[in-house]
Amino acid sequence: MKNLLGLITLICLGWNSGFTQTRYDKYFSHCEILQLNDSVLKVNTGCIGVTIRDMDGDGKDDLVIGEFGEIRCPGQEKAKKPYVQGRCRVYKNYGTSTRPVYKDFKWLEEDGQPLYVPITCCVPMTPSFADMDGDGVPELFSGCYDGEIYTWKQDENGEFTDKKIILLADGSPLNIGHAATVFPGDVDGDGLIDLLITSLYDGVFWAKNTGTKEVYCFEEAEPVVCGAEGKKIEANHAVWYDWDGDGRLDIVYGAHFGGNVYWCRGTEKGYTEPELLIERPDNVQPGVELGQGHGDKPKLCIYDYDGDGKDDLVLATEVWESTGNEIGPDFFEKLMNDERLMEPRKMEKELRRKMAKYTDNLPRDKNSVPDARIPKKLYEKWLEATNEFDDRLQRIMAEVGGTSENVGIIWVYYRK
Ligand SMILES: [Ca+2]
Ligand SMILES: [Ca+2]
Ligand SMILES: [Ca+2]
Ligand SMILES: [Ca+2]
Repeated sequence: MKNLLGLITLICLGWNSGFTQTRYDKYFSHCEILQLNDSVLKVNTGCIGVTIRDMDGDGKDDLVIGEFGEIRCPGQEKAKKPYVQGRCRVYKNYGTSTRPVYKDFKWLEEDGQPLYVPITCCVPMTPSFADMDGDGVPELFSGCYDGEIYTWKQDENGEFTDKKIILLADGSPLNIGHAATVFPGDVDGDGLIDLLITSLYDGVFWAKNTGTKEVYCFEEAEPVVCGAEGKKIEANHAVWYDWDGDGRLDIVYGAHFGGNVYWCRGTEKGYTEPELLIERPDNVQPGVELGQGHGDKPKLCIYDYDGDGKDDLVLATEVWESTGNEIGPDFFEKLMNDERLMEPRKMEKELRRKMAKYTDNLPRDKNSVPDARIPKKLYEKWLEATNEFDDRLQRIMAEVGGTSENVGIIWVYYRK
């Protein structure tokens, strides 16, 4: 597998090349990495989602991070591919509104236990808030791996309760595909909260709320496309935000793969072609310091972090951090023979053989544009198998070599 070779090359290079830099100067003046007690804030369970909001009512906004998680869900003790609890952390702001300081975190809880969404592979809990039932208190929203959209209400004591999966009018779950994130907002200006939903494999969709201010009712979700040809938007996470200030919501999103961030202008006729907001070229390796690139699986929230009146881009990413160089002589052998890789490797090969029935032009890796002759579902299955292989490989590498750790890190890009 080419991906494996790529990863081994990265390890041998020490994860750091640095011929070029991340480009962001069209819209942003500078960036920083969020800190915890004067060192980089790292969430040690991998990829993360982020939003910022006053959670304790002291008038200062706190940092809310959804994580991938490591504690298994109930009933998953013996599972081969277990679902883990994608929990939600609140880092209280001990500083000021314009210069936040974080020291520690608390889990968001439901009935005295950390609340969570079920996660496996590729997506963390990604929290967001909106008042969808008109009682003046915003609900918490998150997608999950299987694609359901979860909500919780917050009671007068600040506790989260009443966990629900959002259903359509016919009683079936609103679900557009695996590895889903959600962003609530009133995109059509009728006063009802609609949902922007992103699936890593299926693209971006929106579900219109046709209910009342008190009781939501969602139509079947429709794909959100862009440009004159109506192209699918391939994203890790998408939000509605009026980027150009023309009064109409646009879409800002973190790329499907890699670390780029784009926006599509909302117009009367739909969304325009994406424009790059932040470009992390392929040869810029993700790292944990300024001067390196930010990480992968970009999730974002837009928020005026320094209080200068201009909304900034808060980017939650995942980085495989090198934590040592003690690769033993049998490292590669151990890695290649690890039985946890056998199943996804077999699956990937089998799907590759199936794709070969349609064309000789097979995807080189998961970043290549697929040949149009390959059926969409088949290609997506292959993509999923490839992701699963990479995911396991990376975790096993960390175990076998003791050389890297998957951490969630947050960058703030300050708008000019
Ligand atoms: Ca607060
Ligand atoms: Ca609406
Ligand atoms: Ca706009
Ligand atoms: Ca700002």
